[in-house]
Amino acid sequence: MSAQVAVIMGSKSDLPSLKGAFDTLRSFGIEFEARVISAHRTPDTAAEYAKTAEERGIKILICAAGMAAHLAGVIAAHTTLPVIGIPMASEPFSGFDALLAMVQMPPGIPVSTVTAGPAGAKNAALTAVSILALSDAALKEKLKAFRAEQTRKVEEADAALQKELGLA
Ligand code: RP5
Repeated sequence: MSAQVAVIMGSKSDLPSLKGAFDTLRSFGIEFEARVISAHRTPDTAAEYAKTAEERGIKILICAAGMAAHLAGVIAAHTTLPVIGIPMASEPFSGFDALLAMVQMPPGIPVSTVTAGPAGAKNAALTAVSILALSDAALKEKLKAFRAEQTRKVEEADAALQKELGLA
């Protein structure tokens, strides 16, 4: 099967923050493309990539960028596919700059923005999985199993806490 998800990062320096996204996509068996494309440093490639994504079979684009993070917005401007943005944390504003750049899209061109850092990367991938699961019953079952396992782990931690504190 060809890639259904595209993960684009504004710089190779963003890669370490995206580990959770790749791990999550792989754990659900989702094929993905991954590219370094910059809205500012390679603007023509960014536009071309977004314009041709759908014809290659891509269904969702995940865009990670830091600082004046225009990548997700520029990609969204050139496609009607869903775009999920992950703000990258960098100095001196720790990702708040990128968060505002991504989340403050003008009405008409949305970027669904998750939080910065590992939680954001993981949730971007899980959002992509849940969108794909709308038309994939087997994937939906995997997603439900993931949630059930997550619930089980929290319940297990709670039981351990009760024991540790002598409350059970
Ligand atoms: C953004 O600028 C990138 O997404 C990265 O987070 C930030 C810094 O890029 P480098 O200078 O490390 O290439 O476009």
